[in-house]
Amino acid sequence: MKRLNAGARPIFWLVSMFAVAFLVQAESSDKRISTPHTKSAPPIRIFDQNGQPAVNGVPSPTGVSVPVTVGGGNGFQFVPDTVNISVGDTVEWTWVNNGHSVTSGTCDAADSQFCSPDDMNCAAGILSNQGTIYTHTFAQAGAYHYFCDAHCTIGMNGVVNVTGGCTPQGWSAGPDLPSVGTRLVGVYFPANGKFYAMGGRSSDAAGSDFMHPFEYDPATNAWTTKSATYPDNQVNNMACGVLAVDGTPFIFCVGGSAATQTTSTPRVFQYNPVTDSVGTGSDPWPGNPNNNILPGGFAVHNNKLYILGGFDINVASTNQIWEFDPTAPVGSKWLQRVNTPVGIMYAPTAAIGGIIYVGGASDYQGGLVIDTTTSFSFNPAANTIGSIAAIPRATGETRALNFNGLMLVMGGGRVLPNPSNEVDIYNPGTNMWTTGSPVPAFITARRNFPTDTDGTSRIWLAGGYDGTGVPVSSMEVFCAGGTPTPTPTPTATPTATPTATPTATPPPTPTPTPTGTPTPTPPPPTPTPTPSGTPTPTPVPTVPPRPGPGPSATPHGTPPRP
Ligand SMILES: [Cu+2]
Repeated sequence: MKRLNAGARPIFWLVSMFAVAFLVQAESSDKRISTPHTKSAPPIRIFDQNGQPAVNGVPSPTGVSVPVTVGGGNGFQFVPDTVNISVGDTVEWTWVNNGHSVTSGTCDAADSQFCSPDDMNCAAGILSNQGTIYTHTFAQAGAYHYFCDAHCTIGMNGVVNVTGGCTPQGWSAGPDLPSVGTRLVGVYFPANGKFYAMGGRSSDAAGSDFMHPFEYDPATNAWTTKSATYPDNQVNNMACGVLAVDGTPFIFCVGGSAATQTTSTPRVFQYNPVTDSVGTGSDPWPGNPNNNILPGGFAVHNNKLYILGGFDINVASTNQIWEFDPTAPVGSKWLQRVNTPVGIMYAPTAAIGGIIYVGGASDYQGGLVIDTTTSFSFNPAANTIGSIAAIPRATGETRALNFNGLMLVMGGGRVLPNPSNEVDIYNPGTNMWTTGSPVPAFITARRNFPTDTDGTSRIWLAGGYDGTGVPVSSMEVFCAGGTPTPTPTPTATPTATPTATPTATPPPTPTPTPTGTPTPTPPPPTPTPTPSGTPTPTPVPTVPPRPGPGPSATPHGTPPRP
């Protein structure tokens, strides 16, 4: 190879620089066609409507799949270029010739929401060839523009219009409950898409118990007081959930007490929202044989209602777990399971992936209802207790919700600084607690309020006691609208600490770790100040009043009113 002499070098560099300038010019006008670029882009994750990582080639189980050809028409078009679908539907793009991409965003401005072939490194504009199939399920309403990275300047663009879901994004005020109210149970009823507030009362005075269900319809954004009447007035602090019998879903409710009473019922009733009728069940809850115990935490899994712990009214928390199967023969609908590791009451509880999690719980100490950080898991199939990271904030007297596979612990608690509006988020896959995303704190701090979720995009809450201990009627609605929000990715294996239970304690079941997708580091848990163990200095009753013969000691002050 002949070396350039000294005099030729300046000319070489001049030509070289001109050539580079020309190539850059060519690149920006003709588009890159051959190799994928490696522009850095933030890693993205695409989640389907169930909060699971979207898997290419697997259409949504509930939504429709709409086909689009890539390179159809004149060879440089998406056909059709406009698709109108609903939340949960899937678009399936099929390449009919070579050298195209599906890249979300507007021409040459990838927004990295989705892209062929695998939702990774969208800004690179990776081109695929004939026979390629790429699918994406749209979990949120919106207009999603996309383009072919090689041919958008000659009109190879498309849009997917997704309707449904909800607006506005985040927390917003809903219409007030028909009454101020507290100690109701919130139940989302999937069969009609409505939210029910079951039982409860309008004040702490005798006779204030609600006798009819309240129904909230997201479509009309309005509450209705239903006609059906509860079988009795012991409807505060019930355990409720949706269970099906012979294919018909009902809202089953167990237990409860009446305002001012220190007794409780073990009865079971079921409410049919479609026919607006109440029926009484056969098998009373064996966890309350003496009419003195209220249900603790509760959750539904596999068409069974689980009640964890309870409140022996003004005596102590309890630790039994009971399983209710509405389809079992009369006389055998209840099955007692392993005990909870400690007594829990009014405990935020949620079923996720076959495991029931408890994050926080009330306890009864020194004659007072207090908040704790008690946290653990229960495996209904194995009938075992597991350890999980403790919630970083003591709370109780509230609910936990399964929202896209995350447990949300919704405010609650009564010991200062509670009640709270904080939403503590537990990821079973990482065994970590966070706050903020995907569901930030709601607006008005409260406890003992009805709340539930559709599981994927909406959360409803209403009523409860506010920070001054007064029942309120305000409602708040959360909507996961707008663009898909990546949630923390399950990566770490849950660290399970053996408990003192003599039987072997299995670790929490890890959620499946998806492969083939980029893995952002989950945000670190946000520790929040934990209230000191000192309850608020309210009057302490001495001997708890119990039903029975004989004079009872006169309590000093007011005992908790369950
Ligand atoms: Cu193209």
